[in-house]
Amino acid sequence: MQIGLVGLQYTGKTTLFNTIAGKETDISAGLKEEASIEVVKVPDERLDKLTEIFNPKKQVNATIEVFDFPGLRMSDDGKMNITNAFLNSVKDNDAIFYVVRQFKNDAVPHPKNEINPLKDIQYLDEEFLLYDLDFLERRIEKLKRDVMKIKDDKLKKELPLIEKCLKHAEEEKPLRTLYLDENERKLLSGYQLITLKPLAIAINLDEDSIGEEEKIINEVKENLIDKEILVIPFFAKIENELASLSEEDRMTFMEDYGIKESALSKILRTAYNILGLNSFFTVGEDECRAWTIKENFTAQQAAGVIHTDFFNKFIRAEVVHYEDFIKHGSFSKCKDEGVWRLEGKEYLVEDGDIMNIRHS
Ligand SMILES: Nc1nc2c(ncn2[C@@H]2O[C@H](COP(=O)(O)OP(=O)(O)OP(=O)(O)O)[C@@H](O)[C@H]2O)c(=O)[nH]1
Ligand SMILES: [Mg+2]
Repeated sequence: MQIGLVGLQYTGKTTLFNTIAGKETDISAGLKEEASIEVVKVPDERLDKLTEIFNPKKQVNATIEVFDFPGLRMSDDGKMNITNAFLNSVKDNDAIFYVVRQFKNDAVPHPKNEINPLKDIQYLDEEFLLYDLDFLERRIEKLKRDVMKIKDDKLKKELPLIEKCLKHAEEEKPLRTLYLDENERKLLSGYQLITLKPLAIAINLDEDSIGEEEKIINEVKENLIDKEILVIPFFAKIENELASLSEEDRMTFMEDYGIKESALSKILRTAYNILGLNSFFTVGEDECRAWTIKENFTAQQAAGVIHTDFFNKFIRAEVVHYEDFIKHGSFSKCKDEGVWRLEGKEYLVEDGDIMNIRHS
């Protein structure tokens, strides 16, 4: 899974990215033309606890790829430099975070000379919508030509769907606000429409806004078309200054500041949420490991994430939920209590299940 941090210039994307990666920001890094990538370990207290209990040779956290995109800035001709190369690589992300700026810092000017998170969000939506519009228009032309030539049911179904999307986009509404059923989503999934991607908004706040996060977020949300959108506050500068400290010291400082949850935890928790992801665990002497799956995965599909052989030769899954395991302390106690189960391949895996796959 891959998430992208995008936004206008100087909103704190790289500071956030480095904080997530556990690095202090290298101010001298300068302007970049390409995105940086970091494979980030997904923190999970449940997995830490399982490692404490099983004492395995290693702990393997789930990982997620985070892309830090160069900010959109004004070119010499006074236009925003939004290139096709940029749009094409934004399109490759599974989910997008708009990083917008609420902090004031005269040393780093905003490209539009106005600190207004809402306007940043609207600007990004507009640009990405133009990209989608262009795609949809070209797609319709091609479909109309092809439908005449080729008798194909799929093409026939696609045309009204693309027309519906185009109509919505022409009303200047991002495609994520258009109702689409399961089948329609499937048909569109190959096209990587940017405004259809799962989206969250991260607002970079000044340290004197600590304690007012809720109010600021609500003000922004009130003015968005899409009320369901997740908006998360973070404090790039403070948190980055703490990045090189030990976990314990960092938590103490954050508590002193009144910051309840780290940016890393907020971003990844939100990513799992908007991408519809769950975790399940495998445990043992060799390793305790967290695996990432889609919310509606069956036991057999989950087994396939571990190994394709486990999918093909799946017999049953031994399942205990993490909470039950912690409550009772051992697998044998869980069996006595009736919370250890043998599940078939259609079983829908729950977030936090501990599983052992039986296969032939
Ligand atoms: N005061 C203040 N300054 C910040 C904050 N976040 C970032 N900055 C400063 O703003 C400048 C730009 O930060 P970056 O993290 O490089 O921003 P960016 O969004 O990656 O910038 P581009 O990649 O050029 O778009 C740096 O000098 C940061 O120190 C913040 O929360 N408060
Ligand atoms: Mg940057």
